[in-house]
Formats: sequence, structure tokens, C-alpha cells
Amino acid sequence: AQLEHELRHALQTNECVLFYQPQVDAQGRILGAEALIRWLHPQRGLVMPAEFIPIAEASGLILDLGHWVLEAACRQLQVWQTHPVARDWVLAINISAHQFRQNDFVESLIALTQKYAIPAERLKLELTESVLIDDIQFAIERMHYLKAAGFGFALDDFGTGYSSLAYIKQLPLDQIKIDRCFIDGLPLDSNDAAITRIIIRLAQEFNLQVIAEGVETQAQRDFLLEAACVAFQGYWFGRPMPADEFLSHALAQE
Ligand code: G
Ligand code: G
Ligand code: MN
Ligand code: NA
Repeated sequence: AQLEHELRHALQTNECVLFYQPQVDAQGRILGAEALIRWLHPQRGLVMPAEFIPIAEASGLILDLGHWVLEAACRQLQVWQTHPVARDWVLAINISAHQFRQNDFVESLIALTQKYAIPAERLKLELTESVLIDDIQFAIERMHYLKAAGFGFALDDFGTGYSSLAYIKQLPLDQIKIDRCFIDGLPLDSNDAAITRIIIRLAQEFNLQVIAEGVETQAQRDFLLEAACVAFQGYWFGRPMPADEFLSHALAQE
């Protein structure tokens, strides 16, 4: 309860920040970033989401947190619109199940893009199966509506849940993210290699973009390139970092 109280306070006082992890194409060019929240706690230092997202989920604070993240993301996109190198970047945002189901989720998302004057196409909403399982019909309708408004969708942690294939055929997705548990064993683990190739092939068949998460080594990157993966994320390409560092990182690559 103490941490919950402190987190509520943190959201009001901007102790939270977004870090940005690069997502790159096969040539290593930056396509955009995934926004990952961090809490700069005055005593504890940098607190990772694994420590406070579960508390936020359990307390309902995840709705305030989710809104805070969306607003911070839109504000960042507005800044990026002014930089030639960053103008076309797409920012991926993790959306919790509660947040996605919130009554005013659609309206508030659209209102934020208007407030910051950014195209909906710059935002990619990352959903996990937990968003979808309770009421798939509701999720499908909401996704179609948002998709028509221009927002993109990625299915996060792909391959770890159950009945993922049923979703693939029903949802208006743009991208699937190969969970990093399958990337870990590359290139030597033959199961991981087989699963990874199959997910990439699946994405091709369904006309979806595919991104590998948790790429940490050159050997993993090489395997994925060979398997025709089109987008990459992981420490090999860059850690999650503050916005100013992210921009310098991108400029240094130019
Ligand atoms: O960097 P990492 O430790 O960033 O993130 C750990 C987990 O926290 C991931 O599963 C990620 O999806 C989740 N997470 C990170 N940022 C956010 C956020 O802004 N909103 C939500 N709902 N989850 C987040
Ligand atoms: O939303 P999701 O659960 O996919 O969150 C991504 C998580 O993976 C974040 O905690 C992020 O910091 C972490 N991450 C990103 N790249 C790497 C990587 O190359 N290796 C490892 N171990 N973790 C990573
Ligand atoms: Mn994610
Ligand atoms: Na993931």
C-alpha cells in the first residue's frame, strides 16, 4: 500500500519517465521505438516496471498510469515530428487489458493525438493475449474502430500464450512480436530455431510485419536475417534509453 501511495504521487509529480528502445529494419535503420516506463524514485533510484506494474494492475492505478504513458508518448512524438531523422518513427506503446477495455479509451486516445497534433499512424498499440481473452468480440470491434482511425497494432509476446493462431486470423493486426524466450536459444537450439522460422513464415502468410524481441547477439541477428525477419529489437541494437539519448543514438547512426 505504501508503494501504491507513492506511485500515485509519482504519476502526478513526473517521477515517472518513458525510456525508448530502438526497433530497426534489416539494414539496421531505426523504424521507431518501444516506450517502456521507468520510475525515478527519489530514494530507491530507477525502479523497473516489473516492480510496480503488478501493483498498478491490482489497485486500478494502471488506468492513470496508462493515460500518463499515452500522454507522454504523444508529447514525445510531437517533439520527434520536428526532427527530420525522427519524423517517421512509429512509437509502440504497451496497453494493459484494463486500459484497453476502459469506456473512454478510444476517445481519450483520439483526443491526445489531436492535442499534440500527431497522426494516429505514428502510434502502435502493443496488446498481449490478456487483452483479448475475456471478450474477444469486444476486442475485435474496438481494434477495428481504432484501426480505421489510423492506429496500428502489434501482438506482444507472441507464441507464449494459448490459441494465438485463432487471434491471428481474426484481429486487424499490423505486426507480431516474437517473444524473446524463442530468441534466447538462437542460433543453436533447434526448437527455438524451428519456432522462430515458423512464426516468421506465419507472419508472411498473413501479411503481417514480424519483429524479433530480445536480440542480444550478432549470431541471433544473423540467424533472424537469414530467416527473413524484417524488424528487430534488443540490446544488440540498443537498450531502452531516455529520449535525448535515443535521439543522439539515432543521429550518430546517420
Ligand atoms: O523494460 P522492461 O523491464 O521494460 O518492461 C517490463 C514489462 O513491463 C514489460 O512486460 C512491459 O510490457 C511492461 N511495461 C513497460 N512499460 C509499460 C507501460 O508503459 N505500460 C504497461 N502497461 N506495461 C509496461
Ligand atoms: O512489453 P514486453 O514484455 O515485450 O517488454 C519488453 C521487455 O524486454 C522490457 O523489459 C525490455 O527492457 C526487455 N528487453 C528488451 N530488449 C531485451 C534484450 O535484448 N534482452 C533482454 N533480456 N531483455 C530485453
Ligand atoms: Mn511490449
Ligand atoms: Na514482449
